[in-house]
This record gives sequence, structure tokens and C-alpha cells, in this order.
Amino acid sequence: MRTSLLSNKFNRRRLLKLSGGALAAMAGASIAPAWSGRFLKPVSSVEAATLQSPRPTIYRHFIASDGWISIPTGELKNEQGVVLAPDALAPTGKSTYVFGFRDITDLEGGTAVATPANTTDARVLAQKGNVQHSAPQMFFDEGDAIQITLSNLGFALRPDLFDPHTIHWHGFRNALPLFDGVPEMSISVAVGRSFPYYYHPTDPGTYMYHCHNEDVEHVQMGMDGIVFVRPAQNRTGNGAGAPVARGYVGGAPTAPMGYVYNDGVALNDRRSTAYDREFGIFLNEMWAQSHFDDAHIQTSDWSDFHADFYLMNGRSYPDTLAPNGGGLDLSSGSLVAPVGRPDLDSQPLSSLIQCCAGDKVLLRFVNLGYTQPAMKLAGIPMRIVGKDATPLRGLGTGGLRNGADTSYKTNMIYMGAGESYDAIFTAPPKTGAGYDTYLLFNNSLGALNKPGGTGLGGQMTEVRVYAAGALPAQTAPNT
Ligand SMILES: [Cu+2]
Repeated sequence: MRTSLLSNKFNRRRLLKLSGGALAAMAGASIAPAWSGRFLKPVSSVEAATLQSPRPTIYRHFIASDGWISIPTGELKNEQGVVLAPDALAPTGKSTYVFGFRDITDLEGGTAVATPANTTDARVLAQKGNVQHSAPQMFFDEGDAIQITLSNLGFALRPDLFDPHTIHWHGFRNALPLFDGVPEMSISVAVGRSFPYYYHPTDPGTYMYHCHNEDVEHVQMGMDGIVFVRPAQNRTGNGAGAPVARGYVGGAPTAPMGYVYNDGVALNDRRSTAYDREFGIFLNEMWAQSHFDDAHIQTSDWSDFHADFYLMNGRSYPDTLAPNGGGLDLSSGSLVAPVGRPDLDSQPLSSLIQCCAGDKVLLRFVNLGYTQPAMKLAGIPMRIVGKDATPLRGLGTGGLRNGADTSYKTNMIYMGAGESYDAIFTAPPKTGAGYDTYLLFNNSLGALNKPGGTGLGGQMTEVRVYAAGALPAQTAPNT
């Protein structure tokens, strides 16, 4: 599928011309030591029997620009007494300047535009200065053919800047350099231009993506988000008796919502990665001075970095508990704010985790901050079934990750920058009306009490456990 996509747009010669990186990679392939194949090979556990026949290319249209978000800060000053947040330039209800992405696919009815002259669409151009944080949560199925066209609209507040942007899918094992988004190795998207990225994921798991142009700045400024790939086993079930997942063709309403990996085992096997509910948790922090500097045409000394706000899915506690946003307003192209929270229109993704007693709940953690959070779920053990889009199984038959079970139980995950973890917990018993509350928070307690002891602005959310059957089955992540 990928080959035919490529041949439509680029023949092999043109591809090599365009990408010195691709050329280097091809040259490298011929001299790579024989053992490298073993490490570069997909590490999926048990390959599902077959992928469904090729499906239509999934198309997404992203814009890159700037905007403003709301963090419940109180007033934050620097040592010189300058108020960094809320920034005096911020629109009503907002506090902090960001760079970022938006998904505007629905404005075009979801149809791929062959030559993305679509930056002439008035509704698209109107989104300059209107981005979201964290970047849109994306998820795909193993074997999907994906096109993401990125249009760089430039910055509304900083017309003096002409920064290009890219999309780098961090951890993607089979990236062509042309589509890897590392500007030194391939290309980046200039202001006023669009570029289509193509992907064909073969390894399920939890990943992240970010702009790789001037990445210390652009990642800190907000151009980052979560992306995950669901395994083929969701579509096919497996030979050990795990059924097709709910929501896929032939999936019964009582089937699991999905599997984290192609685990190849029965539902009651300890190694099963089946789950009933799924939540992406994207972690990062913001250094208020750098956001102020970018808004006020100043430069930042990045070695001064320190975290002022700690975010989950682009929000700080208690905003983490607010509901999801309402999607796109198709007349204006703007994001529809969560009910009752007009200030959170640019931060649409909730981190509230709601489940029923006995549910298996998948938490897909990604840390793309510059610090190391220790995420603790107080009172409920989590089983870590995957790390960095790799199932926690030893190497087994066929060189695949279908060997010994190396998953483990913990109530705290200490994660470095750029790491992802797949954790499943079983919701504890609950009877009667209402819900029991368990806290999920960064156990580095300074992250709960920023800035200046106001008690606001931390990485914390709630797990709310209802009685069995009290909630409808989940149909989409983070709901
Ligand atoms: Cu960028």
C-alpha cells in the first residue's frame, strides 16, 4: 500500500533527489551489519492471521500555527516582578502563549486534497492563531495507510517569524527519512506551504509525535501530542479464543473494546492485553518565562528551563477533570469549548477516568516533558504490559515478542522524557449509587503545587469507579 502511495506522488528517482536522507539510508542498508535486521524487525508479539484487505487511505489535514491556552495559575511573576501569567497579551480567560497543531480535516468533509492548495480556503486561513494543546490525539489500526497533510499557516502574534514545522512520529520504526520530520535529514514545511506525510504502521503500541524543527523550543511551546496504533488482533481476534473487538466488523457488544498488542492468548490468560476502556494520558510541563518571551519578541536561554506548570493532556488540575470539548464548529472552523468552560476551547481533551467495577482500564501514558514524572495511582495496582510501543514479553518464536511474560504490577510509573507505558488496571469493587474516587497524580509533589504554593497547576486527575453496569460501554478513548 505504501509503495503504491509513493508511486503516485514520487517515483523512486524523484524520492532520492528530494531526500539526501533517503539516499543515505539506502546506502546504509547495503553496508549495515547482518545483525541489525534482528533489531529493526517489527517486534509485534504474535502476528494476527491476516490483515483485512487494504483499506482506503485515512486522511487528516493538520495546520500549524500559534494560539493561547488557559492554565489555572493565579498570578505568576518572575524574579524581576514581571507578570508572566496570565500574560497581558492573552485574550480573556487565557493565560499562556503556545505554538501548536490543529486537525481541520472535517472542514473538507474528510476528503484528501491532492494538491493542498487548501490553504486558500478562508475557513482554513481563519485558524491562524487558533491551535490546540496538547496536539490532537490520534489513533490508527495496524496496517492502515495514512496521509497527514500539514499546512503551515504562520504565527498570528509573530509575523516576524518564518519558522517551518514538521511532524515527527517519535518511535515509529519504519519511517522513511522523507516522512520522519527531522529537518536536518529531510524537509520541513515552510510558512504558506503544505506537505503530505505518509505512514503505514506495522507495530501496535503507544507513541507520540511532535514538531522536530528547533525542537527544544517548538516542543516546549506545545507542538506535541499522543498517537497510538491498535493491533490487528482487534479486527481478527486470535486463535486462542480472544474475540474480535467491539466496534470492529463482527465484534460483539460484549467483546473487549480492544487489545493493546497482538497477544495471541485467551481472555482469561494472565498475558492478555484486553481492555474495556481506554485513556491516553499525555504528560509535559511548561516554563512560563519562555512562553512569555515568545509572545513578547524576546529570546529565552533554554539552559534556564524549569517547570512552572505540569500538564495532563494539555490541562492542569483541576481542569483535567473538565469534560471533553465539542469538536469542530463547521461554520467557523473553531473548536467548540467543553460545556461550561469557554476558556478551555483550545484544550479539548479531558483526563477524567470513569469506569465500572471490574472493568479493565487501559492507561496509555506518554511523557514528552523535560522532567521525569512518577505517576501514581493510589489504591489500585496497575499492570504494565508495554513500554515504548513494545509488549512486555520476551523474544519467542520467529524472533517476535511472544515469549516469557515480563509484565509487572506497580502503583507508580517513573518515566523519562520520550517514554511511553501501557498500563492496565482492574477497577475495584463498588456497589450502590455514585462513585468511589482514586487519585492519579505525579508523586513528585512539587508538580502538584505550582506556582508559588497556590495548589493549582498540577499533573493530577481522578479515577471514578461506578457500580458494574452503571456506565454505558465506551466507544471512544478518553470518554
Ligand atoms: Cu514547529
